[in-house]
Amino acid sequence: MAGTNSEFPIDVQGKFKRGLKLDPTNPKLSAAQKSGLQSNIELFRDAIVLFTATGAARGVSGHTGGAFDTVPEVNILLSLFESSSEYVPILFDEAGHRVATQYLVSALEGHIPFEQLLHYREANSKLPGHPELGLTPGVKFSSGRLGHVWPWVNGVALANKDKTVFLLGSDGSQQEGNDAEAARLAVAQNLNVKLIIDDNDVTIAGHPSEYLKGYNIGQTLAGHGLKVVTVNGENIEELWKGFVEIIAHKGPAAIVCKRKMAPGVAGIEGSTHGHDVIPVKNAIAYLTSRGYPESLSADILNNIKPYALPYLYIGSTKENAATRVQFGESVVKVLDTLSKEEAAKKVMVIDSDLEGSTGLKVIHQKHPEVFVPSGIMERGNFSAAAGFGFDKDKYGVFSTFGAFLEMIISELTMARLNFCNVLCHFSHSGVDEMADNTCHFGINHFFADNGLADTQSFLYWPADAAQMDAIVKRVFFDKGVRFIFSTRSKTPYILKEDGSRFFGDDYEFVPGKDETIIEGKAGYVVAFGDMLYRSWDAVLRCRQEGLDVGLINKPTLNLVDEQTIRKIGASPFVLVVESLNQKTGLGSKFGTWLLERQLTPKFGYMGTNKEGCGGLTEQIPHQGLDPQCQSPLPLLPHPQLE
Ligand SMILES: Cc1ncc(C[n+]2csc(CCOP(=O)(O)OP(=O)(O)O)c2C)c(N)n1
Repeated sequence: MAGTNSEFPIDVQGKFKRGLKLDPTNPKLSAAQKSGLQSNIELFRDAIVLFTATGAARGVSGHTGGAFDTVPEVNILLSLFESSSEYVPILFDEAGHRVATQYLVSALEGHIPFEQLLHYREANSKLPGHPELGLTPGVKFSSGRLGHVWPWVNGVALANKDKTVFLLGSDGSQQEGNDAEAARLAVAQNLNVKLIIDDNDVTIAGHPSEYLKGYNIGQTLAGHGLKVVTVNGENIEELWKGFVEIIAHKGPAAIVCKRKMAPGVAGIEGSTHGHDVIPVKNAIAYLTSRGYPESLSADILNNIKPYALPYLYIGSTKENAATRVQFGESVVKVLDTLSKEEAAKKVMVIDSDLEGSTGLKVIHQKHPEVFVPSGIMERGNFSAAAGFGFDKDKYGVFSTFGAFLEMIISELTMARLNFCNVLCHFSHSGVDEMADNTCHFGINHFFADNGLADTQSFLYWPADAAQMDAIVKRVFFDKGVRFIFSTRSKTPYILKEDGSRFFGDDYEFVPGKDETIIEGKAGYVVAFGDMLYRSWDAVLRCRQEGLDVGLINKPTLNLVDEQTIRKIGASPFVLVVESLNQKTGLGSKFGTWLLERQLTPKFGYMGTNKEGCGGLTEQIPHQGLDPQCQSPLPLLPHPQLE
């Protein structure tokens, strides 16, 4: 059998050595304990390489290196949990992307079959990119936003004062300000929280020792008052001694495990490539070097094909482009109009370890004079951008994933009260192609419109890369805080009825102005961003069926265009279609806007309404937001319109 119908070809269940009792008062491992642990470590690592590589093969990526790294401490913890009831027996992990560990342990504990692991990150496999409590049998907590777990684990320790709570940490997660607060509380309350931190000097965009000079986990935690032991994480005897020390210490303590990212894995060792998923060829080479026949992994991995939803949308081009990448290109164009000295004086672009994902990389390459590479510290980085833009002639640029907009809401209020100029780019907005799943959904963007009625905020979401270019060009040097959203997925270019580009060379973006893609007498669909081309397809199909539906693009999400709302409000129906949270998005406002103007068309709205299904192209249909989900008149039979 080949591909994912195979049996799991490594006998983890059979070979895993149970009953390796560890005595935390004895710093010396017996020969049997040492060899047992070593054998379990190798087994875990082989399994992780194999099944995470299925994510690479099916094109949904995944994270191999982090989970691979922490295997020694995970195995020590599993043995400790087996040895005594003094511990909360959960492998809490503040770096949720290392979810492969949780899934492997779930299989080992018999909650899911091992074969399921070969469907890692596949849509509807219940094995999404981060652990989600309640979704995957055997998964015991949710994690995925860095910096969010340690403070919460402090609470677990407060609720379990008679036990010790362990937390797997990472040099990425420890950069978050939340962890500093958590350290202070843990020390002040003398909590029995023990961290085992994988200090591999790799995150997504680079090496902390290079982009975050002065960052030292051991010194930081010791400074807060934790007991800190630093060990070579690849030396099992040293690591165990570290455990003995931190367990003996009454109160919060940490082991800082120094190791290379993905030690011993040719092709990804020590590199940022190890953060993401191991390429198939490296996985096959690794497993072959470990003594397995090449066919064991090759038969599976070479027979998995990426899945794409085949659908040809009408009203847009076959060609796709990433609006998130375009953001960076467009900023470069603006900066190109300034001298380097002028640019450096006027503009500061700060990254949060995601420059390759949010489109900032090209700014780093072409305009290093404005660029500040920074750590996984969204709140601090946003505020630094705001502080730079405190001078009325200076402009900060900040960017991260849309999900983390929720993190900077308070900082945003203070930036607004200080009249700061900040351009915020939140990529990976909405849910499209979000294999990282629910914790990475960027769906609460209206939270950014949190000023009072006497202040203006600007939330922009371009429908294609050409509109992104026009928006950046128009608003870059506007005053105040401005938000531009983009998706992880690529989007096609919107076409006019005559087949030319809607956002062509003669297009000029006007903030606050809605754009009529097509007039209609039967009613109007209002959409924006990645939902515009989908809605345009649905509207055109309705029109083919003889229903004269119109379509409005609303690139400025939060401002009412009086002319347009009066036009569409006087039509028989208005349907808002978006990939933002149905509870907090445009649809949740639009009904009020209509009623305030005594406009009472039939009104409906549809947006993201449930937790994700994993996978890539499956996320939008899963939310019922793709035109092909509905038939024969895709959008109209929505219950709220009846
Ligand atoms: C709050 C937050 N910001 C950003 C991210 C995106 N992100 C996921 S993993 C990662 C880097 C993590 O580095 P580390 O935790 O050291 O993991 P390793 O590279 O060792 O696997 C980043 C920036 C996130 N998940 N959460």
